[in-house]
Amino acid sequence: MSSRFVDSIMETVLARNPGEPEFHQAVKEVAESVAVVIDRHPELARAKIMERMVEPERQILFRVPWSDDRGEVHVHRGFRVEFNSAIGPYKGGLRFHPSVYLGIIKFLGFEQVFKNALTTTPIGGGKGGSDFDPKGKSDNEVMRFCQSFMNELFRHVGPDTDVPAGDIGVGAREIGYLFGQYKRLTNTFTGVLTGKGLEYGGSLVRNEATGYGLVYFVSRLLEARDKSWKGLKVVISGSGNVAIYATEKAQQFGAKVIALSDSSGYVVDERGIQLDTVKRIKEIERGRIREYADAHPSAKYEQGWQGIWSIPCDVALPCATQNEIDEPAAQALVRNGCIAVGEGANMPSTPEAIQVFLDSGVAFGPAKAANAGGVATSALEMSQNSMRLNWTFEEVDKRLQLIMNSIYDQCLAAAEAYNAKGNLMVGANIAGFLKVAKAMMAQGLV
Ligand code: NDP
Ligand code: 2IT
Repeated sequence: MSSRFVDSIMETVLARNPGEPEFHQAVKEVAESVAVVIDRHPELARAKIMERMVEPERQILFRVPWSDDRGEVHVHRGFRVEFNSAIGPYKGGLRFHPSVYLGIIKFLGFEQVFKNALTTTPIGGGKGGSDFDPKGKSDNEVMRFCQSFMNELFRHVGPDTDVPAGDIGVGAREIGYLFGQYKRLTNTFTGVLTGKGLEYGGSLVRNEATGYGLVYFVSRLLEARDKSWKGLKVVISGSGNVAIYATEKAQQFGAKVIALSDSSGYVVDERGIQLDTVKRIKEIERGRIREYADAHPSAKYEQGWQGIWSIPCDVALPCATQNEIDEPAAQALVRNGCIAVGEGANMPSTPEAIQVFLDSGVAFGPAKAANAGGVATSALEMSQNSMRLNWTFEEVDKRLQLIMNSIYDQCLAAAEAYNAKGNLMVGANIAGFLKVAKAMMAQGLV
């Protein structure tokens, strides 16, 4: 039954979504994990729950024209895939990156459904974005693009309908421009986006939340092996929002973060990364990680991002992008003594890489669970917006820690209940799936 279930799901998904390998990869992993649940619950099979889950409720594609500072016109494509609203309004980030096409947004939207279910907060799943590249653009160009993007998106989103946020290439600056345009078009001041500035409805800790949450989650992985962060050598890929705040929290816990990267290359600083320098280069100057080595003679820069996984470390936190750890990279990590991997990015390990980690007993924190702290804190931002109140940093951080602990416990329990003890990837998929499936069953055939 199990393999027939996976084959039948994949046959439909491949036929209906040709040329979208990332989406196929994301669906296959979940289908393989939940086949055992379907076996045990024939009512879910009869209701075609998984068949419904792999089909987004709504997909919006639109033209985004804008003109650059020289007056030249450019045309980009905008996406919003509203995947599943069984447990709350669609929720998920916007990605602005030249690699964005429908398959990327669908894989991210699909993963978001299960991740959001794990957070214990009432949010459905969606994702959006554009093939626009904010890199090298002026603030005015980014503003005009965001305004044009929102000129279409505003019809489809709303604080009780669909609440976007940031992802790759979308941070506080972009959220500000998008929010301003939404407010102007609708004449409403609502929590339609999260990751807002603190002056206009943002939540404390949201900026830090994905990276902090990742480190809280990995703390549990380490504790289960009688280890703590103290003195551990950590390699983190990326140098954006998630990577920076994972570095900050790991350092606060006594770890030594020795490497960071961007899509051009990586820096290694065996004395420990000086985070102030990274924040200046990345958050203020929007520069390249190579510049870190100019500021610190103790560091060396290597071209190309893949080599980062050949650096010996105790803990690896991939925080850049999908499929950044392949099988050889995973083997190198294991060979060099890595004991734990926590996925800050979405789907950063290929299926073959995950298998290497599971087979070799590396403690593995899967993305849907380990990076859920960002969207969970977005849900806390939505709560505060609804109440028109702001919690303190300590209050939000405490809630984030409780949520990450709960996610870990849910994954552990679900894995154990379905004969996959200790496999948190399977546990995350099953726990997320069951919550959404139960809500869908209760709501009838919709
Ligand atoms: P940012 O745009 O802030 O940073 C992305 C970082 O990853 C940059 O250093 C970027 O380098 C690097 N990167 C992007 N694409 C590639 C690539 N193809 N190869 C190598 N490096 C690359 O994004 P975030 O930090 O927000 O997002 C990072 C990851 O975390 C993504 O997978 C995202 O989906 C995931 N995530 C983000 C959350 C959030 O709250 N922001 C929540 C949960 C998950 P460069 O500057 O050269 O492009
Ligand atoms: O992948 C993710 O969870 C995010 N980019 C955050 C989404 C959100 O709505 O905060």
